[in-house]
Amino acid sequence: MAISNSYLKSVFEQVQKRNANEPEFLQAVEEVLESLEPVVEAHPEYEEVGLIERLVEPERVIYFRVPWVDDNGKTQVNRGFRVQFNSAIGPYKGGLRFHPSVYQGIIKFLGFEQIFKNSLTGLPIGGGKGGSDFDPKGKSDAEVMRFCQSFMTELCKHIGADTDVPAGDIGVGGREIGYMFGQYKRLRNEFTGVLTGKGLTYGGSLARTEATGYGLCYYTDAMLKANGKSFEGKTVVISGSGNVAIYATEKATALGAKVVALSDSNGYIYDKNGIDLDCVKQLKEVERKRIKEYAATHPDAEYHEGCSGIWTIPCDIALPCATQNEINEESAKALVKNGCFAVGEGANMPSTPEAVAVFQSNGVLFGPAKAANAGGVATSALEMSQNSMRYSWTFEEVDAKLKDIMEGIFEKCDTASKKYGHEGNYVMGANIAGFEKVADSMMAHGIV
Ligand code: NDP
Ligand code: 2IT
Repeated sequence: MAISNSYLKSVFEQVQKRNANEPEFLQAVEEVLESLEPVVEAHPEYEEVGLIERLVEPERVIYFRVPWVDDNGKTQVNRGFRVQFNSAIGPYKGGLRFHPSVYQGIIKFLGFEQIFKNSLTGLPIGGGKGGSDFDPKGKSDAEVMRFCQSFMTELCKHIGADTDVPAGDIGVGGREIGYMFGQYKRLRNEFTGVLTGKGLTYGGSLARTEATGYGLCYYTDAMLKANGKSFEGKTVVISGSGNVAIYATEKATALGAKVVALSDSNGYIYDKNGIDLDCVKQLKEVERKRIKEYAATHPDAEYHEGCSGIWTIPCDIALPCATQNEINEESAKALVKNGCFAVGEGANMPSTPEAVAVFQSNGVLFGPAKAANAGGVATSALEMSQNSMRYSWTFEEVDAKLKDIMEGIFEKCDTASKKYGHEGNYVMGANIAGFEKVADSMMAHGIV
């Protein structure tokens, strides 16, 4: 699919010119603009006020130096970013990613996606994202703490409970959020809900840890059920072995599926008996070891080097939960050939545009990231509500709200896909449904 509407085409050409060195950002923008053609054609007033030109330009990009001292006394310098993309429907909200591949283009693609994802949750949160090229792997707790303190020393000037509320993403979990919260509180002398994904003893929400993975399965389950299918008795392949992958495995298993594979950036494990999740949690959440170690204690499990081979394992349902562009055209074809009939994206933009085309042209049910993985940020917004109320809901209360939100998101995607004549195209459905609320708000605010 290519953009054919002349207004959208001219906006995208300008985006390409201005952001030529940010391929991931261009990929994310192109997919959304393609989907918006029927909406923009129905609303000529958007062009009159330059709405799409404004939508693709971040409200603010903050780029800063993060100096810190390692355990050998050597000074290290990383780059810090926060992209405050769109605040039309609420304070900026979105995670922080610490990974060596982070640069402005990655944070902008994630921040742009976050606008529509956050809108789909139905909660009052705008779109933002941040991070650093810092690599937490192999660092001591003390080094991670010093890095987080330095990062927050600058970031604290730009965020706040009613301004911008960061959370976790790749490389940022409970440990990092704790260090950043401690430093924010110390610098600002404020105990507020300025970060989400906090520990349960200092304002965190029950079920936030589980939320993205559980939410992915609630969304996928709703998509399966609407098409006369379910998780029961199905074989599932999940990539990654971090926060999202672990809790997707837990929920898919609870819904009656057998998860047979997980991975990390070095390789993947295949356990035909079904993944022993207690072992994975111990290895990944407690010991911070590689997924390879799983095979040492599970003689029936195979370990293979490399990431993409995981998509050659025969499965009914695939849930990519590692990183962007991890499923290319070839991997998508292998999945289809082996009988995979549904894909739910836990990671952000894990399928390349060519892979998405393969799924859609072969009738694979396809749940796009900004809808399917919205459970994490939705539960972050529930954490913000609880912080404002100075109150905590039970695990069951939060989980029930999460399930409701995810089923509601599937409904919105389904309805929007039908309204614009593309029934079953949940990519278009998610982009359009997410866009509508943001566009209405931007229209109401005037040219800002
Ligand atoms: P974690 O850091 O907990 O885990 C990331 C997992 O993905 C690890 O197994 C990691 O392997 C693997 N991975 C990361 N980068 C690569 C890479 N370049 N190639 C291959 N594997 C890689 O992060 P999360 O589980 O939180 O995030 C996973 C995905 O889900 C990301 O796309 C994130 O944006 C998305 N997401 C996360 C949400 C959340 O609430 N945490 C919410 C919505 C989406 P290794 O350890 O070897 O690096
Ligand atoms: O991509 C995402 O939605 C996240 N990393 C979660 C963001 C959040 O604010 O909880």
